[in-house]
Amino acid sequence: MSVADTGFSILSEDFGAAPHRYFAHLRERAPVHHEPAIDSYFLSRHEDVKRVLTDHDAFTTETLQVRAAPVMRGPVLAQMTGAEHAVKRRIVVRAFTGPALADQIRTVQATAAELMAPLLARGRMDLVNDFGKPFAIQVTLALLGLDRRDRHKVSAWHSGVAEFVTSLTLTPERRRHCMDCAEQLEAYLLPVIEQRRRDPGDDLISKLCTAEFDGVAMSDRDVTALIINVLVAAAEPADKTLALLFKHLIDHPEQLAQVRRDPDLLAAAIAETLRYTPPVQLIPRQAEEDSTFAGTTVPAGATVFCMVGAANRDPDAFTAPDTFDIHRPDLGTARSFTAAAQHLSFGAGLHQCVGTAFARAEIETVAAMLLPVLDQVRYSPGFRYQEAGLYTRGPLSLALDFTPVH
Ligand code: 2IO
Repeated sequence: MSVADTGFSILSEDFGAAPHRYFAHLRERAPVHHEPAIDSYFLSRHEDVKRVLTDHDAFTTETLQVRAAPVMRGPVLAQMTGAEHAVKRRIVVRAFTGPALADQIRTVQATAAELMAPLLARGRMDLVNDFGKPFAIQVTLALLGLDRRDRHKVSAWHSGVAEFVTSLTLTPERRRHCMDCAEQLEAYLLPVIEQRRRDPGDDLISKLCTAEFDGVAMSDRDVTALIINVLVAAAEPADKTLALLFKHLIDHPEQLAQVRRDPDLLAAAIAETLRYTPPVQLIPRQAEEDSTFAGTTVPAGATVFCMVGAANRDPDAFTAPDTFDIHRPDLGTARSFTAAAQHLSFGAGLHQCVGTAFARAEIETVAAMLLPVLDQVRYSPGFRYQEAGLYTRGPLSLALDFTPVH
């Protein structure tokens, strides 16, 4: 069914205000929704999204050539295929698991402690703007080995790059702004890369600089693109996931009380937050051949958007999908952070998120630090909850009151 038939558009204000209200309609009535203004197809059923993400011959990541490469200043991991992809993915995965992950958890703890300290005595904080955003950027800078004093400019450039990657429509003026941010970020990174090639440390940039692929080291362009790739992928969803976790727990006080009593339940609460409200709502692919879904054919060459949020609430995949329930038997907490996940918030297939274990550890660590100090946590008087974003989506702010800590 098209916009002409229903008047429905994913680009409308109504959809943007509360996408989940339209998920059932899309899955049942328009599982292959075409959006003429951007000539793209939107798939909302779990089965169809899973098929697109795992049939790598029929659906490729070629779309990233226009959607990501211009601001990444080169190819991102998700664009690569074959042996090159396998080798570079392994390099990045190794930097986010095992002993490297243990170091990163200490960085997460130190960053969270430093940012929390001045907020606790006030008994009030905006979990997105006072804490989550600076936290996400500072943790990412630390794991890349970038100077924390550069956080304000890197954060501004990151916003421009992320805007480019996650916009469905972009005016020429915004596009210019995003490209400016990307070019300045690249100019900032090049001397850092030169320095790490001469004098490597144990940060991710050094690892990328010294890694060899078939006996050949990566070029400055390759390293730059992977740094910007990690910057966006690590920073952009982190504050959103943290704020969504607290929102859902505050909205479900009995589940909040259970998590407080048993912090081992945090992993389930994070997994259910990711299922219920994925911070990355859309995953683009290019159809390489005509493909039929539920009787509708998507033509070869078309851009296809996988609607992760809608797929995660498909009743064919989860029972009572519109209920937030950290105890749901079909969640499979341990599986939720692996290739066997039933939710699709980390994608699926060859390009499934490389930061999955890091993401879990990061959010689990910071939430375990916040929960005990946010005693009597509640929304601040007059706070109005608002989310934004069609591609990445999260709360604009989360104003919280709690018992001041002295
Ligand atoms: C950065 C969109 C936040 C990725 C992207 C160009 C590639 C890829 C994703 C995620 C999350 C970001 N796509 N991470 O969806 O690396």
